[in-house]
Amino acid sequence: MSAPNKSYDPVEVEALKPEEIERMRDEALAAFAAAGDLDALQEAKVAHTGGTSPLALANREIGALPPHAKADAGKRVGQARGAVNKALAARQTELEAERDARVLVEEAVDVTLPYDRVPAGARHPLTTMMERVSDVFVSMGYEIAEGPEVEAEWFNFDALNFTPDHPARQMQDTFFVQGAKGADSDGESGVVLRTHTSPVQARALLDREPPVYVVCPGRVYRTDELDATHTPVFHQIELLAVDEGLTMADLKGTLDHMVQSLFGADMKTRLRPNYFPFTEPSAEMDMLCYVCKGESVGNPDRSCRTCSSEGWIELGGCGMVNPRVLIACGVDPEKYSGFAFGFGIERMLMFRHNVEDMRDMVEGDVRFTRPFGMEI
Ligand code: FA5
Repeated sequence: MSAPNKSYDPVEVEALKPEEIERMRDEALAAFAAAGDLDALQEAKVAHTGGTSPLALANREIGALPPHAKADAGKRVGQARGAVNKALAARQTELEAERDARVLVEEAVDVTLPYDRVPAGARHPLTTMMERVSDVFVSMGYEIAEGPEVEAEWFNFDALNFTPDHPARQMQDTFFVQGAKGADSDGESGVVLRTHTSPVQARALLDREPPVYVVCPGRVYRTDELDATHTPVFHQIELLAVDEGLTMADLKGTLDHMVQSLFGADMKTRLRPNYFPFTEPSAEMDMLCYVCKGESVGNPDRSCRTCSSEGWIELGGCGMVNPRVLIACGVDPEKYSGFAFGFGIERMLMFRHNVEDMRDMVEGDVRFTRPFGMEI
């Protein structure tokens, strides 16, 4: 700081001379303009507006001036500092805008670029469909039962009342793994790839004491050609209930409950007479078309692709367990009766999700599976 100003003249103080103040201001403005980025501007700010900057030091000199000269010098320094602060703020705004624009370009993500992360898988819709159907029965107190896919011919056919000359036992219908009992056999049971989930009925009855309530999902095999509506390896789900006093009414009520749980409260089923060796009486079960609810029948203005305007969709087979099956599995048919039904999961997936070709389900292409989502 200068010595006391004996002459009382502000221009006598070197730092407060107008040309000095102007030089300090211009140097500050030039330094701000030259700062190429925010770091450089920060340095210039400290140098030209900080506590030891020339203008700050000049400001301190004002205190040494006589009262009448203070206002003049104060105004000069104040104006210079005002101009410096304004220029600093303007340059700050300018450099921040430049930085933001640069960051937007440098950190932009091209979402169209190929990515190398391992894509998350999706469960096959056949699996989720099978679990969804099983859950309907598990929530009613049924137990899940499983059996082997390589099955004794006895369980697959004999225990289920298939006669030795039943056509299903022919090589052209069934994959035989070992021997074929059939009509000409020497009495030994062969080994087959199970052709349906019904052998699990026999296994469940042999394993448990009645009452028996089981649901049996699983993979089955037939010598069918792979085409739009058939596959040699497919999935079925089977239901078996054996208890005292069960009737066809219980079967019908259970079927209705199943389709209502899966397709909506206004759904129902119908039964048409059919034949299966292991149920008597037997029926083919249809469910109301869940899309048109039967309104397409005889109504050309309201045709329905899902049911081909028939109003009903064929689901599978069912019936009252044949007493011969109960006897073969050690259950007293005088005391117990039962009902069973079974249907194909692929077929249900086809009409529920408008899948037109069953081959899409077996080819393992994730483009088919992915749209069904990540349902667990
Ligand atoms: C049976 O397999 C009986 N076990 C069902 C049953 C269980 C009846 C309990 C009575 C009591 P069926 O042969 O009709 O029935 O086959 C049942 C379903 O399997 C068919 O409705 C069809 O949806 C499905 N299915 C049959 N063959 C194929 C195939 N090659 N590919 C895909 N699905 C098939």
